[in-house]
Amino acid sequence: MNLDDLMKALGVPKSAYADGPIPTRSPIDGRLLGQLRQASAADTAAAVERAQAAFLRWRDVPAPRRGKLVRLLGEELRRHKAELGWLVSLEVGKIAAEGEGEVQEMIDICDFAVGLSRQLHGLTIASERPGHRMMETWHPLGVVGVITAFNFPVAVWAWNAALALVCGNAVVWKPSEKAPLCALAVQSLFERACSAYGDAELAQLSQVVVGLADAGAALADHPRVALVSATGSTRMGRAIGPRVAQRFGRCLLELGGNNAVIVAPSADLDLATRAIVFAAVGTAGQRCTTARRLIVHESVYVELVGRLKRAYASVRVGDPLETGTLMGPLIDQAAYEGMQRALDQARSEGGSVHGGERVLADRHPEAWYVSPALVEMPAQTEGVRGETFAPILYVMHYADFDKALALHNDVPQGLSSAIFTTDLREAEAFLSARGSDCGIANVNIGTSGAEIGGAFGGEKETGGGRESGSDAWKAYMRRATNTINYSRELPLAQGIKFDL
Ligand code: UN1
Repeated sequence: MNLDDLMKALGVPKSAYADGPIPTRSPIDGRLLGQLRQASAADTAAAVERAQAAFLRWRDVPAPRRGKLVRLLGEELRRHKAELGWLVSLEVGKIAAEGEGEVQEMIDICDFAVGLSRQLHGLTIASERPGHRMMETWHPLGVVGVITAFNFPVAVWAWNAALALVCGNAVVWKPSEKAPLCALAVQSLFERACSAYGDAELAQLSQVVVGLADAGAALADHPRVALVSATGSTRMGRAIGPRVAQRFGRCLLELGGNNAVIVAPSADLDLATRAIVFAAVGTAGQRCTTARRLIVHESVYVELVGRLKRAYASVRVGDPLETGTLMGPLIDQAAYEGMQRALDQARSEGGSVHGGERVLADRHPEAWYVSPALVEMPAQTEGVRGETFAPILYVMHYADFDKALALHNDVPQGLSSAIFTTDLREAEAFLSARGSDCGIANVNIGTSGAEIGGAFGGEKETGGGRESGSDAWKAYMRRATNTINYSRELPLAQGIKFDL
């Protein structure tokens, strides 16, 4: 599919992506995709003001009717799933199935949010005072800033925006500078949904700010941005979090992961092998939830590592839009160099590296394809404790289950985790308070590929935020506690007497 035709089908005029000074390229082959303008801090502030004006109207619209707009957005996404999925692949190098899968996640969260639009309910609480009633009301926050990473260039916006919109907020989106076209396409589909809703003006509820870190910083600093939901590296979170905290704004951070899989003696190794390969190699190791560490019981170590080596050798690396490809390119040269540095460090720390070298350089000199790397480590070294956004799986072994758990938790990040076991005691211990310290803990499935119905996010350096399903919507609203006196008396709480 030709890019211009694709963008046309998605409703983005060429002038929006072809006339600016900053080139954007496809990681598939380095080809030029567009020339973008960059928003300044002042442009960002103007976008926030437009969003704020739209919010003032939107907060008065009953939530189930707000749900209708999100339903219409979901319909646009269903209609354009193939095109948008293709654009995701073109712009960030995901294989076609994963590009479309990402759009499916957007559709799923829209469905979820539509149902939610009739369920934004608070509690009624027993008052200690006679003739009184106490309750909670949930109100929208205002403008929600959304900062997203290249690896999920459309789905992460949707997790935030679908919830934020039904909750009555407006959204200002700063997409990754590596994936601006996806953002323009999503915005165009949102505009279509607003027209279908019968109020094209509502498109102001979503603002896209294509810019660099200073645009993100402007969102973090702007007093009107009630919540900043930021997905990306721990480094980015360290820059954004304190700025938002400084003005007592709210932050929802979804940062790095260093996700591990424990494979116990009783594990179903067929299942484990398939799950580990998808989790470690899928999206070329560039998911926050990618499996990066494998902690294997010594009794199954040789068998499992043998299976993984064979599976790794059969993973087809190449053009992500070709059928049969399982792993596309890394996002850019910097990602490749980061991967090589991590592998060098692993070697210097006593690791034995299988794979990880550059491939297809003759065919695509401007792109960065690698074979996935399996690295056998003597211990959980400094290198293993850091997150490298690349397909590197460090393998370690254990003899004692409690030591495996300790090793599992002994990293700064806390996003996703998994155990493969058929032993009920181990499975339950892994999920218990003394087990995995991550926001996501799975049994007999991998670390990645979470469903939207659960709350998504993690602990420690992962940032503590929760997005997507369950009651994550509460982060996008403010809670008011209301007490109503329907008596003719004025009893005070705690039985205090204060008679005039
Ligand atoms: C991310 O990598 O930022 O669980 C998100 C998964 C996806 C989301 C990953 N549903 O892999």
